[in-house]
Amino acid sequence: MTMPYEQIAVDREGTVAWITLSRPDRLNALTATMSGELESAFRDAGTDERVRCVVLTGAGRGFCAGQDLTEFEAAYRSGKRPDIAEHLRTSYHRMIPVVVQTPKPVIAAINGVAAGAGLSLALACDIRIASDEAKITQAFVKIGLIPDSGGSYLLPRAVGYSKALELSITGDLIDANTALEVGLVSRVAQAATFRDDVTELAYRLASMPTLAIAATKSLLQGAPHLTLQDALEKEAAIQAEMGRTADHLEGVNAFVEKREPRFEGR
Ligand code: LHQ
Repeated sequence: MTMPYEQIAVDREGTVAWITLSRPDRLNALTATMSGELESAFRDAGTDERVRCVVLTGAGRGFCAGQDLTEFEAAYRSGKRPDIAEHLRTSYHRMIPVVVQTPKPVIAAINGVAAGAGLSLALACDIRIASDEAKITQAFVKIGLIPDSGGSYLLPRAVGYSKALELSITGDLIDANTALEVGLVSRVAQAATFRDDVTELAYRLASMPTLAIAATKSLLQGAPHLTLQDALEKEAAIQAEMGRTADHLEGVNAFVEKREPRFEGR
């Protein structure tokens, strides 16, 4: 099933929703329209009970080249400056948290270059798998800017402060294997089998206990702000909820009966 959008495509294939950035001639650079569409598509995927895994990828040879710099061309040419803070608040600040908080596993399938806010978008996803043809850059510094769209927050959490700072202040364009070495992506797949490899991972995650995955995301995201005692209490409260799910019962029964579990996300 395909949902109608202007700058992204959303296709649900069984339990997996594919969200594809669709401005290939601009390497899927982000516009205000695209940001709004992403926010809406991720909200829908989050609430659609049929969807148990979301894949974000790019059409053509790029994943996402970050902010479409031509969107502000008129303002720059006229000697004025765009209101960047206002732009950030009305687009990325709405969209990025929705991606992070999606109550389903979200895979960034980095098929090609990811730059600037395009990298932030990939970092907002749970698992990053890169094609061996992908390249990644914190492009912001090359145009005199700082990492925005969550980049200052998400990148150090993925790779640690020192590497995050290095990537951010050099703007170096790194290849997929370097991204794997520094922990920016968790897997690299050959371009020829990339789609198949991503599909396999997506269906595997979609067949897991979806409620436990949602709760695990929420716990891990919240844990750094808690004391150990509060984290333990939160685990106990949420584990009690998980203990009441059908998937918990199925998991235990399958173990005892020595068979594969059939989780339904309930
Ligand atoms: C593009 C873009 C692009 C438009 C390639 N925009 N057309 C927030 C708020 C406010 C202001 C600013 O920013 C932000 C957040 C940010 O994201 S800042 C960072 C913005 N992104 C960049 O600075 C990256 C700019 N792009 C590049 O450095 C290169 O294009 C990369 C390294 C991504 C890819 O290089 P190549 O593979 O050599 O491709 P290319 O440069 O030839 O690009 C292909 C086409 O895509 C080209 O158009 P053309 O008409 O010549 O074929 C580019 O102009 C266009 N394009 N990025 N961000």
